[in-house]
Amino acid sequence: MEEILKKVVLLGDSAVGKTSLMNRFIQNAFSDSYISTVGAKVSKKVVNIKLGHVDYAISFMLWDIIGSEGYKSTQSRHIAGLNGAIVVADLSRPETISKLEEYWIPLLYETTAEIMPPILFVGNKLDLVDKEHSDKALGDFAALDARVRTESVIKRYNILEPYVVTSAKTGVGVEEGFRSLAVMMVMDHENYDPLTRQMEEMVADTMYEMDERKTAKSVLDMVITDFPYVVQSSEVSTLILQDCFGKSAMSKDRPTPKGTREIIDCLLRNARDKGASEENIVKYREKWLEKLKRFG
Ligand SMILES: Nc1nc2c(ncn2[C@@H]2O[C@H](COP(=O)(O)OP(=O)(O)OP(=O)(O)O)[C@@H](O)[C@H]2O)c(=O)[nH]1
Ligand SMILES: [Mg+2]
Repeated sequence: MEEILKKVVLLGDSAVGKTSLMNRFIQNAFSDSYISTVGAKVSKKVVNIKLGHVDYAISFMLWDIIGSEGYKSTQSRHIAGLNGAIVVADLSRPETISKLEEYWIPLLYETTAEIMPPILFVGNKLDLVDKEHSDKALGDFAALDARVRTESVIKRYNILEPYVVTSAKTGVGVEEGFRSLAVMMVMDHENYDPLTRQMEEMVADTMYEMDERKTAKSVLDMVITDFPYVVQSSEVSTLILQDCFGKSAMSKDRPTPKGTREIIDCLLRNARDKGASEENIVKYREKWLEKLKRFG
């Protein structure tokens, strides 16, 4: 039995069902309520597959990340070092398929410096559409895949159809989708170079530095990216981010300077309660408020 640890990132627009797919896969559960993800949550599940005569135990480290467009440096940080990607669209909103090509796949390309990992294309919310719509989406995925990926990558996985339709609500297609990504990642395993990871971290850093922080949104992006360093734990950071954004009246897609300042206060108050060092709190408060000053 060979055990392999793989980092997999879920990408796609807000509300397409990334968190729901993860909850279905990991806990076999579903909820109708919508709590938009802030920051990132990492969960783990082991999938056993047999390829040829070898049994593999694939440990999925699943990264569920923020789906709002414009949080590029946060997203890029979370993408760095990935071994596989799940790009998700909502079958009931065809524009979310175009967004994969306009935003998510280019972001993936940028972060991985064009060394593409295996990608699983998922059309979710199958329970809301008829067969005609889901068939069309599968065709769209194949066409998109052909446009964005190089010949050699497509050939490498040509025994598989990396396009699936799922419903996180009923569970249809979810397990199968994750299993086919597991197979692709095993096939990709020998090609994976440990230097790739380091290089991707560097690209993510550079993107972060080059970003000129011109809008309130980019300040919020910086806050979300920095916050795990304030509390020194991504678990705690996710909980606090979720809590503060949940209580805030501000939409994170349209942040205002005032709302951002309130979020910063809320985050740091909670960080202090969780034992973050005073030195860290002061350092980051100064950094964030300094960037925010320009917006009045
Ligand atoms: N009918 C139906 N609803 C779904 C399905 N998957 C998710 N939903 C609902 O769609 C909404 C958004 O789902 P989430 O999983 O939170 O979406 P997300 O992609 O994580 O969104 P962000 O975190 O904002 O990026 C929730 O109300 C879910 O209950 C599905 O397969 N069918
Ligand atoms: Mg989510």
